[in-house]
Amino acid sequence: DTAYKLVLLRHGESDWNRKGLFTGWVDVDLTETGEAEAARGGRLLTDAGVLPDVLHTSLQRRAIRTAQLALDSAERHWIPVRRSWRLNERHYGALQGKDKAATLAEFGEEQFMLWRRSYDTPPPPLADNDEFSQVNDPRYAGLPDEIRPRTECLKDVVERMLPYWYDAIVPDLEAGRTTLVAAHGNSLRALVKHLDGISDDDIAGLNIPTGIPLLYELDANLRPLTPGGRYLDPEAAAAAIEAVKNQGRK
Ligand code: DG2
Repeated sequence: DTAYKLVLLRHGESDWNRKGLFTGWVDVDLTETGEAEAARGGRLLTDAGVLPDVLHTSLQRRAIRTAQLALDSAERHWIPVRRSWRLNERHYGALQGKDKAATLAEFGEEQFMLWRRSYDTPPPPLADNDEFSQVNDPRYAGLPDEIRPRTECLKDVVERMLPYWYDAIVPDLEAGRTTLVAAHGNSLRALVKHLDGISDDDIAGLNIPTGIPLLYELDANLRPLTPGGRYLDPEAAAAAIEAVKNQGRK
């Protein structure tokens, strides 16, 4: 019974994670802390003997650079890579560029958590002329306008992510390749929801820490051998998950 090996990696701390701003599709870079987290993620892969054969990333710099730094430190910088907008972070709509703490103070706990963690309530759409809009970004020029998001809830992310999962990632797993997916807090929540069959309500309580590889071993039906997978540094993951949960609340 050979198990497929899938590694999920949220990017290291970004500039806007540090500043406490909603990011979504805005293409911010890593902080120095984020770079160090990424390199450490690669060392955790080496120590666990989990060496990726292929990489899938979003089209966003923080995930692309995290993967490169992690793979560099694991001596796997040379593996093939595919990238897709379908692994991008959830588009945060009109919240993109807004301060999380200020949004919580202005709209209150219930609305704040509805926007951050409800399965099917998207924030208001982002106007095309907003400074944080991506409508004119050349990397999305090939996307038909009607599927280019102006806001997304997690349900929207599940729906646009799953075709890439089945068409691009699953074939790599079925070919026996250890597969690294470098993406984002909410695009990885969407994938974990699918893998573990988490309900629409329960997914609200799941948070993904930055920079710590999460290993899933999957059976032939792509079901996790261990529900929830296994963080390669479980103690650091537990602390970092609390920090994500409490964002905007310092
Ligand atoms: C964060 C997630 O995305 O924020 O868009 O602000 O993973 O790309 O840093 P990431 C953002 P929360 O949904 O956890 O507030």
